[in-house]
Amino acid sequence: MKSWELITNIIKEQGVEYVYGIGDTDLQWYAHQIEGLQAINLRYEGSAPFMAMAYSHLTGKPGICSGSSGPGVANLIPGVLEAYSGCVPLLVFAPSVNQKTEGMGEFQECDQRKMMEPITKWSARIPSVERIPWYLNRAFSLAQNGQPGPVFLEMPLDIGGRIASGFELEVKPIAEYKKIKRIRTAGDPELVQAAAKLLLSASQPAIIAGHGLMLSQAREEFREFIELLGIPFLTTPGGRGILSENHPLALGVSGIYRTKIAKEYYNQADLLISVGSKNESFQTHGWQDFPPNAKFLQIDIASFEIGRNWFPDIAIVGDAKLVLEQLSSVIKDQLTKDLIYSERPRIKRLMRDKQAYEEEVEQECKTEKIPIPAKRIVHDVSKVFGNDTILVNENGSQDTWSYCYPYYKVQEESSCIPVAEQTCMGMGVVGAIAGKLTKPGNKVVCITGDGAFQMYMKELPTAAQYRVGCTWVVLNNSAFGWVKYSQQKYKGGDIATFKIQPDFVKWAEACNCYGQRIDNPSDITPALKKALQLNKEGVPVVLDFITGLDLSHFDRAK
Ligand SMILES: Cc1ncc(C[n+]2csc(CCOP(=O)(O)OP(=O)(O)O)c2C)c(N)n1
Ligand SMILES: [Mg+2]
Repeated sequence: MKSWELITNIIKEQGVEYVYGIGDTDLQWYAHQIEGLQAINLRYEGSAPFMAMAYSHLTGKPGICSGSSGPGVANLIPGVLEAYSGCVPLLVFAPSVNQKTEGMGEFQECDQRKMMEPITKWSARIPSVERIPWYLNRAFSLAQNGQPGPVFLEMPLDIGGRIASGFELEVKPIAEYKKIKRIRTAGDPELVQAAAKLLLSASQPAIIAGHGLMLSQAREEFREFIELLGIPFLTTPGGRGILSENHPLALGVSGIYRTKIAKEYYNQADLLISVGSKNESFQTHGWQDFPPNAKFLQIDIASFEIGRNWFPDIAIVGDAKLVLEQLSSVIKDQLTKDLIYSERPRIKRLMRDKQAYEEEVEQECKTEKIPIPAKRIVHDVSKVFGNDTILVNENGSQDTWSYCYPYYKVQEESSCIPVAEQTCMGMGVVGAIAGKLTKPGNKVVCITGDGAFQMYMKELPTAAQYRVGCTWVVLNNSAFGWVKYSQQKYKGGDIATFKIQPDFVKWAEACNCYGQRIDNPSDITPALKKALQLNKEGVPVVLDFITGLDLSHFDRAK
């Protein structure tokens, strides 16, 4: 058995199903040989970590990717940075130069570990073939335990062998390898008691559901907890999808994406609970969104996050699933009357307000304007795609209408593939491919700006090659719109409008995908329905919607 072959065997043993790269590493090569592990070979290794992130988000398992030495590793950086920012467990692999000639100007020699050091939890070199199982054990453990995140492992050529001609090993792979399980830590019982007291005395509690809830796979514990006391919830982009936004307590996304009812309720809160969120700038309007009269309860797996932004009255360090279970159990013991949450006057009022707001947005989105406003497109996507949909997020100004409830509603049996606070453009464009590969039974839609789409539309042939039936809704305003808006507002002109814009329909066709341009509101729904039909047949679809530039969602959220 070869060294890279051992690595792929261990990855398979860990239960991971896909590895992402461009087919130029032995990791991809040996994954391709093994049953139960599939190598997805892309056109650009920069897509690989984003796709590994999407896989990890949907499965709870670490994502795996690789790049070849030097520039291959450099191309992985934006995705690894995003994963580090979003606490996504990744194992990132690369070969490196022969140690015997290191420093002498080897082909593609560079300090890869140092490049990866500030954007990973651990950046290490496998120093000998015997140590491979140890390094893999450690990598899987570090990536998943505590606050999760990416790790980087390089394998020198004298350990891994030259591509497709590695060394023979005598070690039996599996016997040496212990499957790594996630370790969960509960909260300090005294602090749990104190937090329960705070919760029971609050008259208008609100909760921020962060990505940590997803990482902890705490859906049912979260539901029980919020329903027990009737705690309305906002999510960060990373926590979105923890429950359907049809849930009576759902208020949509926080910070720059929040909408009317969320804002009204949240500003009046007397207790704010943050679970598994870093409470970063976009999620909090640069930390200005703290409700003026609220106490603060913070729950996080990492003590590093406690008090980093807003300082908590009570903080509990622990795994979200366990801490919420603990809190629910203490609260259940202390609740004097058994009140169904939807019967509470405060929640009844909220449900009425939400319904009225949904109707208001419904009317607003009936606009027949041309170019079609992004909000109308997003609203129609939400209605046509409906349940069982994975919404894949991008980072422009118009696609972010899809972050705004109820313009887009994440509905039953649905999820999101979010970006983290780095908001790297293009992540969603390729994340959609990984999303559909991972969950073929779901509908998958990426709502993207034309700028982000152009950064990563080079993966359309990959989608066609693997018969990945996902849809890209391109909100085409022929510009890096967010930048254009700011330049026009503050400088009176812009350099962010595209003077040449490619024909996305032709590009889709050239890549064996289906493409269609939509200029009229009446064509939106038929186009979306056609896309869904083609997706079912394994055809990737690009819908090129001609739109404008409307940033009123950000003004309103303040
Ligand atoms: C890799 C990367 N580069 C730059 C940015 C900064 N940035 C944020 S939004 C944006 C423009 C987005 O343009 P587009 O995707 O067309 O969306 P629009 O704003 O036009 O709706 C830019 C350049 C970023 N987030 N990521
Ligand atoms: Mg644009």
